[in-house]
Amino acid sequence: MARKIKLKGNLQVQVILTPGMIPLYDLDGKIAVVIDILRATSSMCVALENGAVDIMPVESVEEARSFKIGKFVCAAERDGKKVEGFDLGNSPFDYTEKVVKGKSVVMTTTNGTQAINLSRFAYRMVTGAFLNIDKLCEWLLVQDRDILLVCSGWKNKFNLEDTIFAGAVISRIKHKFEVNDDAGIMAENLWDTAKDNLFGYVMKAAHAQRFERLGIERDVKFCLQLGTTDIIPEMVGNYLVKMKKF
Ligand code: 3SL
Repeated sequence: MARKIKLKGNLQVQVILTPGMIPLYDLDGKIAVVIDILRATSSMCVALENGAVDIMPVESVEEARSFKIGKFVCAAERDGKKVEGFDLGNSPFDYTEKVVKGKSVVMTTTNGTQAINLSRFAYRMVTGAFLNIDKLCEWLLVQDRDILLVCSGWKNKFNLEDTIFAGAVISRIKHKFEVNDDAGIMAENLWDTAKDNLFGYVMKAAHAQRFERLGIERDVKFCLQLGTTDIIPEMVGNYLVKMKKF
């Protein structure tokens, strides 16, 4: 199929396959959607849904540790595991109402919080997950800015699950936003291949297999549910907060 040529003034959606590629893109004036399906951006939706006031994503375990004295709930994950001494890891099941309601959460994860910190200078930065895909796409469709879908990947390498999600978003917004990069085309093709058996397909992913080894396959199932929440986490200053109604 022939590709559409970009016409002056058309809005675009592009996919950044790994955080290491963010410097290749101009974030200025664009909307960045940071994606870490397994599991950071899924858990963020759950935390805000269950009443967390806000989430401060930080890069290092040391920085997260420095918030431990005070009123924060502190979460740290490295290599899929909760870091010793922290209140929470990165499982969506950790962020129960009992634990997070009315609290500020400080969070550091292997990839997701790094991608967020690298994307925060976009015009607006939100996070995306299958859990909030319906509301996220509804919101994207009323925006008049170019969109960057930023995959968190794994340690700066490509991953399947974030790219599949980027493709799912593209399939829903491409009637308004032009796709003219190969990463976007590939992402949509991946989504088309995976969508009828999302769990089966994502279980091929290296990270899902890591979870299988850690015995936390139920997290994968949970994170692959579509449209279970209307929450769109948005970066405001140093915090991710629930986006107000739009
Ligand atoms: O890297 C991340 O941000 C995490 O989501 C990885 S994990 O799902 O906690 O293993």
